[in-house]
Amino acid sequence: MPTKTSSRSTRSKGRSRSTSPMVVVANRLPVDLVENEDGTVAWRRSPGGLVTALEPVLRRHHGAWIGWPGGGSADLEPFEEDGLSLVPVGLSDQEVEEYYEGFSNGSLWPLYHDVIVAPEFHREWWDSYVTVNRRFARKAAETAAPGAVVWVHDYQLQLVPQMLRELRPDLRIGFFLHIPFPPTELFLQVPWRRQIIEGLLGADLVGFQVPGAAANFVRLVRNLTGNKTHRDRVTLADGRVVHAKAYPISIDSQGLEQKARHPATQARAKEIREEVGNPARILLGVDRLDYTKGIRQRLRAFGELLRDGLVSVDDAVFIQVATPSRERVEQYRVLRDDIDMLVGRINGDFGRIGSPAINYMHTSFDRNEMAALFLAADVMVVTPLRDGMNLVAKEYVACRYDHDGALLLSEFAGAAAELKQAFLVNPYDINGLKEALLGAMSAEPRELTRRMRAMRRYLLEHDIDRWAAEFLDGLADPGSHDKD
Ligand code: GDG
Repeated sequence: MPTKTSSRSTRSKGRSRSTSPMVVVANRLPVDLVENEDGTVAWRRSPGGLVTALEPVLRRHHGAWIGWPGGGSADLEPFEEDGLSLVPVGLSDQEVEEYYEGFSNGSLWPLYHDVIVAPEFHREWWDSYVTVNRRFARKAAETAAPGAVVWVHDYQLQLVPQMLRELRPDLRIGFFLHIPFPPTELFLQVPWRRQIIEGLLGADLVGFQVPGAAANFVRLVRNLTGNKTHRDRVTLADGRVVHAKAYPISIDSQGLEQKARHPATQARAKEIREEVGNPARILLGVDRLDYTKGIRQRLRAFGELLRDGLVSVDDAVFIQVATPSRERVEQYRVLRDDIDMLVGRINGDFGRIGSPAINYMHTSFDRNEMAALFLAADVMVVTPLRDGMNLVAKEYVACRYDHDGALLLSEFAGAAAELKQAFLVNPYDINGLKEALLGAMSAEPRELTRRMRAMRRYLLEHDIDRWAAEFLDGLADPGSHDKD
């Protein structure tokens, strides 16, 4: 649902160049360029955790955000939008295909997620990745004030730190990877592996979701570049030190709790329960429709529980929201067909008139509806085969202010390292998944409260503000936490 739109004519021109003391560089801007029916263009704020986290930091520091606004390649001028300084980077249709859908989402994404599907490597995709990374680096070099802090995000822009350092050695450069970083054996498949590692080493601080990812990176640096490493430190030939550490990302825990406590959200949650026939248990999955999320595995396990007669459509209803994602990439089209077929088969076999076993929605909802869904669900089913963090798991916990509800969570999500009181599962083990689903559905209220209370305590303290503050503190003085 559109959050907020404003016509381009009402926005003001951006600050002049080289004046921002803090710059965020990410593949996407926090606004999307949308075309109205009358042909005029407008900006729509995209919600999302990263925007919520970085917006206040950027405002405080009078910072700028560099990113692709979506759509065509029009070269737009920097502009101010709602107090944020935004610097668009245009991409041609061919670059969207080769840099974004190709190398980012057809090579790196599957490779970094345990090769759940086979990554493809094409030289034209790589060339386009280099070209686009250089464009982002140049924009950052033009935008940053002398000595500024530049924070680069995610797998689409791994070459930017080094390219930027060559242009502007005066900057402090941080990089954060939102997705997993693979073990050496997998990473070595990349034909341009050395360039990527050297790209990242342009940063002063390289942040990861979990310590294991930082360790994978340091090991690769040692093997591929021969640079000296000690714990989380890499010393380069010229004496510069790069730190690699874990900074697990989080959410606006309090903000979400407030949303969940709102009477309108509670009323909507009650309505959702009624709409699905007031079953004893509602199970919920919310994901981008992505092959890393383990949607197939969880639906299969639920289908088998119905087949085995351990669950019936009168006791339990599964709601699965699958937000459309990367629909032009072949593997995502195949996944969509697979899930459509699986849902159809399970509903055909076990559903009754007015009572399907699975309520499947291939669409996206606004944040209020999401909070109501989290409140309505007795069991939140989060079963990725590999996930950097998984914010949905954290969002569910933040909404359960009554200390009830069960979180079923894959061991292979970064969040499992923090939400230890979840019902942890190996999503590859379908029998284990079935047992965990039954366990979560039938757990005693006291046990659920004990688990939820502990997870909430952790999450209220470790929220998104703390994440951003810790990363930026680390970037300002990376050695401050060194033990020796
Ligand atoms: C990457 C990494 C890492 C989903 N459907 C709707 C909707 N969402 C929101 C969720 C959540 C976000 O999108 C998804 O975040 P996840 O963390 O679950 O997954 P990825 O998109 O794969 O994110 C991941 C993350 O980056 C951050 O570092 O945790 O590991 O893969 O906030 O609530 N939001 C709305 N409507 C929807 O239909 N409004």
